[in-house]
Amino acid sequence: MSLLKEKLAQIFPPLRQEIQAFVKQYGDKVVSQVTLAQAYGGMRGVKCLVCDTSEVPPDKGLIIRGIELKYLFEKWPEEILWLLLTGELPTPEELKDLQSELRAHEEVPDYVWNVLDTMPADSHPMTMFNTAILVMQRESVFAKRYAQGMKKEEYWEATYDDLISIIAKLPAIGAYVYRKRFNKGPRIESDKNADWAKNFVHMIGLPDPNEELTKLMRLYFTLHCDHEGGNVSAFSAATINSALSDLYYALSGGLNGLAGPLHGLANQECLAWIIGVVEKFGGVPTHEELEKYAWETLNSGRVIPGYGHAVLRITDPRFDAFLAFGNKYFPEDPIFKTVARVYEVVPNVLKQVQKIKDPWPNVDAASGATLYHYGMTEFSYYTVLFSISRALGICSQAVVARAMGYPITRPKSLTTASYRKIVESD
Ligand code: HAX
Repeated sequence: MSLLKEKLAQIFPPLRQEIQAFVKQYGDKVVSQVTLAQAYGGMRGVKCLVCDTSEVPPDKGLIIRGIELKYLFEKWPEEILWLLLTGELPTPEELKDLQSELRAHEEVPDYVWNVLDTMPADSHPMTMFNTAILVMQRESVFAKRYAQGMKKEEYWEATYDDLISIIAKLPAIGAYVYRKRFNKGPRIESDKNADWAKNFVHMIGLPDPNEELTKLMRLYFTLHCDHEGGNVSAFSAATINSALSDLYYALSGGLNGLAGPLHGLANQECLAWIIGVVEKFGGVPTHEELEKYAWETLNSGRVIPGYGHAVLRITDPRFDAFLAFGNKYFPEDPIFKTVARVYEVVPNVLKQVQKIKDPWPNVDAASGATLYHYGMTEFSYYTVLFSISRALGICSQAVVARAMGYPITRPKSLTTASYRKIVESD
């Protein structure tokens, strides 16, 4: 058994008992109330979900297992996976063991390449990526063992096996989607000696002479890994998982939500907006030009992509991390300079629009500019990178949910007529 699985086998049973006792003792306590506006407003702010891998306080941003993201910028994605699952960072020996476990499962079945090869040439990269995950569902250990009558206490182990198998394969699948979709040449075989992110960079085949792109991808995969349980992709995946659908179903379903322009697709839209600005003004625009352009965007009824958030009320620490990376490695890049200048102008514009609750940049406002600098200029691919990373959190949440024995998700809906009766009878 791997060190990570061994550790989880020690952690989970007492934690499950602790949570059961907690709910038994305080089960009747009211933790949230729901207004009519919240029922019609995407359940914003309703506290009714549990996610122990991470949380997002509006004034701090992402905290993974009690550690603020700003203290994790230097960590590698494999370390973050360990942290998400166990609540601790791995020792060097534990990290090595997890990396070997992933390497042992990285071989992608041939039929996945065949399916990707037969998809229409203009398929969206997210459709290709999610199709590849879904088509591998026949590999699910959970589905097989469930059919054989596995005990409920073992559900998490089988889900863990699916997690390792999926996470191990995502860099190769993501890299092939890039090469196939954008005609970059044949598939590149994995580098057995590289870490998870470095291997991805190797397999996409972009030049990386100083390993800066590798550094960027380690950062990118760390920053996007998780964002508590209520965002569209995490919530959708958790709901699917709660039906005891296996992780292949749950992850691909959740990532279909990430493909929406108000969620993960915003990073493709954001860079398109920035490049539109640079093209329109023939270079890095002045503050005045940017302010005018921002108002034009708003007045034409469009959003300024990369700005605003459903939960955050500060500059997203993930944006800070990308800004720091760009300032360190390519401060003079015109696209990057424009991103930095937008940050100086747009919050003040958005603050003047009363309905906008968060005028600050989110993760998507800067990530695309960093990728673009290293030659990854195909915007529509960016959400695949987000997905490779977010799979770490979604899959970890699923394993924890199985280990805690959480039931099927089933909130209650009412018709407008029923809500009318409730509110008008008061
Ligand atoms: N530009 C223009 N209008 C904006 C805006 C922006 N950047 N941010 C919010 N608004 C508008 C909303 O569209 C909404 O308008 P309507 O009432 O007319 O529909 C109003 O302000 C109130 O919105 P809110 O309460 O402040 O924000 P929401 O929780 O409803 O939405 C969003 C949060 C992230 C979807 C929103 O800020 C947005 O559309 N931003 C631009 C797209 C974007 O960057 N998305 C990525 C978010 C991060 C993420 O999930 N990545 O995966």
